[in-house]
Amino acid sequence: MMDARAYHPRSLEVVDTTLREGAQTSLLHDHYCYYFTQTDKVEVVQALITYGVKFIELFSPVVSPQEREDIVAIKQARDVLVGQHGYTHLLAHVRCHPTDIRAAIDAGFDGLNIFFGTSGISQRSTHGKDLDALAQTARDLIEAVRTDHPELILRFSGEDAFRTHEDDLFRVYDVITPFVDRLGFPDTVGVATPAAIAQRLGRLTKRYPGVEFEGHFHDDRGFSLVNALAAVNSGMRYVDTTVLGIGERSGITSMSALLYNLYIDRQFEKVDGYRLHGSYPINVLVAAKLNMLVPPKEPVSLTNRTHTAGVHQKAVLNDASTYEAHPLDRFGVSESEILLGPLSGWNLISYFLKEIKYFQLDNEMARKVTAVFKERIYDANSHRSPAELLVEIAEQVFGLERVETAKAHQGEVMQCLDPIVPHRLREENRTDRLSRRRTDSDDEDET
Ligand code: HCA
Ligand code: CU
Repeated sequence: MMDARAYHPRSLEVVDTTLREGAQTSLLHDHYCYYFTQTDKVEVVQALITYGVKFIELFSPVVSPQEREDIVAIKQARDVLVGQHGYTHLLAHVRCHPTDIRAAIDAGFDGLNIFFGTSGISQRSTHGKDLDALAQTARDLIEAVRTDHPELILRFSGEDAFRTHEDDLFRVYDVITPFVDRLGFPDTVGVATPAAIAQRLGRLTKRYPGVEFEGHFHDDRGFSLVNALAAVNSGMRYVDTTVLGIGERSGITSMSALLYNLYIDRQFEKVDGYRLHGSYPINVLVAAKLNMLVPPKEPVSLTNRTHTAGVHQKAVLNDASTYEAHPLDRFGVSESEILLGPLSGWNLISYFLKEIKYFQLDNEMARKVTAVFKERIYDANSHRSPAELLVEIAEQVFGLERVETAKAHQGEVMQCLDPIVPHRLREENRTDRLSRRRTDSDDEDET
């Protein structure tokens, strides 16, 4: 049996919970997927391990027979990658309950992420038990696991820690801390602020020196990222994240968003050991499994390298850094996109017709075509894209001719390379979406 506790943690350890917290996202239902298949799970785990994640949280095997089978497949996939990428620990998310704990140990997990509700609301509505009695039962159970399985990583979380009075949290943690490796204090309903996190972490660190802390921040107020950053900046080593931040309700901290921001803030030791170039591909992988594009609010997204306003497009064609301030390249978003549409100016239209569609035209003609395009663009719809409309105008209104190209290359947008992971949905629109390439268009103003 691997001694999971012998691992020397890095400055920041993300605890990925895409297949536990993430599997609770309503997006699976919105897009008619309902659950991650075993293949989905294995591929996500392989991608996370390759990315450099050392802790992956899964459901407890008691959740369903399918879950139990999936854990076996995931474990096999993990074992295959140990030689190449080192050891990644699989942690079971378990209620503080003997059956859950027994099943997780029998399934061969490296550690247990144990939790129970500590807030007044939890006590009243979920378990209805007195906190001291509950703490004592949990203590006995966890102490027995510690004695019988000294090699297991044990973490205990007081669920809804930010709506739990600090004295109550201390009452529970005081009796449990001697038997665990780390303490979680989840913001289960997304009420915490960066200041509250720094304050609470400070008090907990003082009371329990030598114990590691694990954060888990829900996004109900849109604070899951800033809260995680505040926690890391206040010395928290373990942070729960999911790919794209998916999770119950509006989810938790997005893994790539956290690492991206730490990198931007030049906290390089924190991102050490993570293959940052894989950030966008892993986002695309999980988005594809949810039947969607990488969400527009995800910082590591193609959206953040996509330009629609004419002025922006012209500038970006010359120098992308005019409207791209962050190192998205380093995080695997290796291309910019420029969308042809009602806001495009003649520079882009000239670029598209010449460079992508091989029409012969000069700047004066490009301006004329643009004038007609701007009149007719409002006819574009799901059946006729702006690109199709523009080609129609070039051919039918102006009789423009194309430069001869080899048959094999006709109709291809050569420079629009998809990311490593194929993206089903984006494929459909690829001729509308132009990758950036330097243009020889002059410096005249955009209209
Ligand atoms: C939930 C539980 C949890 C647990 C976090 C933890 C939360 O789904 O309700 O174990 O630290 O947000 O409290 O995800
Ligand atoms: Cu949660």
